[in-house]
Amino acid sequence: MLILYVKTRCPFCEKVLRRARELGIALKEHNIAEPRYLEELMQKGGKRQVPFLVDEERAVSMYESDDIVRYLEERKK
Ligand SMILES: N[C@@H](CCC(=O)N[C@@H](CS)C(=O)NCC(=O)O)C(=O)O
Repeated sequence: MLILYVKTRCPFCEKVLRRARELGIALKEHNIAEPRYLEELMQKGGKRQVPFLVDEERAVSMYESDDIVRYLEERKK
């Protein structure tokens, strides 16, 4: 499963979500407005910044929207 930690009205998150939609990649959104998702983000990533991607299948995780977009594009190939 691909999980994207996001927050509402985050342009960097929107950019990733838009590109994922274009690529036909399903992302499960975890909005850090929910305390349990903020806690997960801090555990998995170590800092409070979104977007943050977790690719469970490939044991990969990353911050930075441009890196995430690049990763999704490569993953799609
Ligand atoms: N360079 C980062 C910038 C990400 C960023 O600034 N995210 C903001 C939200 S739009 C953030 O996480 N701020 C901390 C917070 O809202 O707690 C990227 O492209 O992903």
